[in-house]
Amino acid sequence: MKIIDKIYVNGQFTAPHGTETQDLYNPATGEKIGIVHLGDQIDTDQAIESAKTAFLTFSKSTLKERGEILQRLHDAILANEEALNNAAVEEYGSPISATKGRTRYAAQIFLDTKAAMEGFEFEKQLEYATIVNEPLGVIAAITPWNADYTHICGKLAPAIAAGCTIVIKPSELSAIQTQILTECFDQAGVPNGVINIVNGTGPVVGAVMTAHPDIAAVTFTGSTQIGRLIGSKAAETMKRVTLELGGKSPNIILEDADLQKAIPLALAIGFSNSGQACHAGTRIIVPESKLEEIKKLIVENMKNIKIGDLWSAESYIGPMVSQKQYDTVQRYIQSGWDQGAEILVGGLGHPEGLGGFYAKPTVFVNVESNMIIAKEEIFGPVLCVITYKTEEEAINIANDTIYGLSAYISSGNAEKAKQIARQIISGRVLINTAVNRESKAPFGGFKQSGIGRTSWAYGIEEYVEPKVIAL
Ligand code: TXE
Repeated sequence: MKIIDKIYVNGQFTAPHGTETQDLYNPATGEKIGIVHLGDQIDTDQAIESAKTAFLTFSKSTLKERGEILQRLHDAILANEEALNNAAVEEYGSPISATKGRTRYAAQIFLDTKAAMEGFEFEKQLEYATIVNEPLGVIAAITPWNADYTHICGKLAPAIAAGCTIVIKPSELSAIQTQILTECFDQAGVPNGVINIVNGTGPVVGAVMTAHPDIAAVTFTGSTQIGRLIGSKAAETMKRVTLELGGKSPNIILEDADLQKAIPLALAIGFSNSGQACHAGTRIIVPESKLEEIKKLIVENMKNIKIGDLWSAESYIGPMVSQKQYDTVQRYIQSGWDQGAEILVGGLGHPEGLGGFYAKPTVFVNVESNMIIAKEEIFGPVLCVITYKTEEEAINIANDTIYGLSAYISSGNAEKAKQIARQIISGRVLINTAVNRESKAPFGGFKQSGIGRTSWAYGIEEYVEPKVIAL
């Protein structure tokens, strides 16, 4: 049983003032594996005060000093790689191969940000004035449970690069992973007060951070619903916000796509992170003329998507993070059925031989764009196949959503796919691939998928304020 009874304030692990606790579970079995002690308003205020004091000095640090810190943070994560991997498998239910990739990525964020910082224009000399990009102040970061430590690192690295200090409220469901990550930060020798971490609930710690006058910006990843709340609250004190919210990403399979490649790719994209990914391609938009062939290929290829043993390198899908998330997925599957969609694979309940919070990977066909399962972010392994007759219709279906985070296209003609990509309202469009290998690209959403961008120099820009000094 893991007891997480410390928060991290001003470079010290201290017992929180708050008296509430929350149980932690292993999603693969449903067993209780730990308890986290939650911080309260006093803890949050103290963390903000510590970050505010540290900002006075850290905002004047040199790029060389910040670069060294980013390097040490990278090194510390790699030094604790195994512990982080084990915790993510046990607490989050993420299969080991995905977990390993994510931990490496979390470490790499610091090196990428260091490189971006070294090329960043912190100062620009014009004819009559100097423009100085100054660090914004104390940043509040609020993160979700899905891949929590990559979200934390993605918010922390640009804050350090910009010369800001930070208070982080991780998800209540990721306390064990966050504890190890915090130890990494501590080992990296970051000046006291630059990084503060307060475990706690959204309505308590998150709400205090969002309203606090000493917070300059809130960077949040989570649901669109809470993003709206944070955005409106932050506006009261004119805080800047970066919101990375939900998605219902379309995946258009064009007539000329090689289906032998496009269908396994579509399943990999849709079931990425067990479906608990904001960028998962959950609406597969296919030519009506090829539906029967595509259905056959989906059924065949599902046999290669392994679910179960999280320690096996072959497993692709794990359980849902919590009983709540499992129940949500079940409700959506029921709703798809009730609204007349047809279950091609999967359905209600647990997969055979698996308990805990495992849900059946499910693919619906005969789906209409106005059905709930095609409109709302399910955040589980549930995919919808929607048919189109013309390319124009495919694009309209792809854009028929309140979201605009990610989109995918499979095609035999890259130029044509690029033209279609221009017409899709989305922060990114990936063609014939599940991953964007371009580390210098921004990440973020159009429409209700969010505000602002993370990654590379785009992330640093969110944390600086231009000042004009003119003669
Ligand atoms: O997210 P929440 P939950 C979506 C996904 C999922 C749904 C619910 O569809 O099913 O959201 O997940 C903190 N003030 N995504 O409940 O509630 C909270 O403590 C300040 C998409 O986990 O948005 C946690 O740290 N903070 C997604 C964080 O917000 C508050 C990732 C996210 O919680 C708060 C996760 C408040 N009033 C879920 N209330 C993505 N884009 O990847 C809660 N929080």
